[in-house]
Amino acid sequence: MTQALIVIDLQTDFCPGGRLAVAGGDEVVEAVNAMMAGHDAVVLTQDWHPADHASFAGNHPGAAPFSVTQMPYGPQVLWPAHCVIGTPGAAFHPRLDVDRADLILRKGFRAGIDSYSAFFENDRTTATGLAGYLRDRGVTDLTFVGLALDFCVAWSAMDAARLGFRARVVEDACRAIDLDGSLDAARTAMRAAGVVLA
Ligand code: VGL
Ligand code: ZN
Repeated sequence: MTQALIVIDLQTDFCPGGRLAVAGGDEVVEAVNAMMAGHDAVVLTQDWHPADHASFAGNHPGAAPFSVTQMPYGPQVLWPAHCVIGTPGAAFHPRLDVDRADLILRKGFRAGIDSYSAFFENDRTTATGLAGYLRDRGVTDLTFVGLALDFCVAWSAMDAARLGFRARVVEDACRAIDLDGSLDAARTAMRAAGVVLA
């Protein structure tokens, strides 16, 4: 059994004061750092969008942030612009122990498609390459922490379970956006997908 800690999007823009702040997002940093020592591998994901990204409400004239639009691949929440490539908001939280990471995986870098999951973009077919990386290293067990529990953490953990990894989410080391009941829905969906909520 080889265990990896997958730290999802623990970036400045998702923490208080950021452009898509998740309440209490910065509170999990120390817990996440402490968990790194107990894992064979540590992967950090980084939401990484070009300024013209299709998930930004500002790129859809007249659209309100947090409204839902139809994309070629299905419904898509329109977010305030966040984690724009090269901006301070896209950087990891300054207290996150980045040095301990074996791999930093960037996602959401194609203008026309969002990527909540660390494994597949939102068309559900374009792979990020993370599954191959983990399998090549012999990793079998994945623990997910970070932001946001009801979007990128949940989508990543469910994909992991579908791909045959043992997938666990440590909720204390996550914070949620909770948009229109999205947290309850994500918990139900994760359990149904075989994700262990710890
Ligand atoms: C996320 C919305 C947009 C996340 C990323 O990390 O959960 N949510 N981009
Ligand atoms: Zn994003």
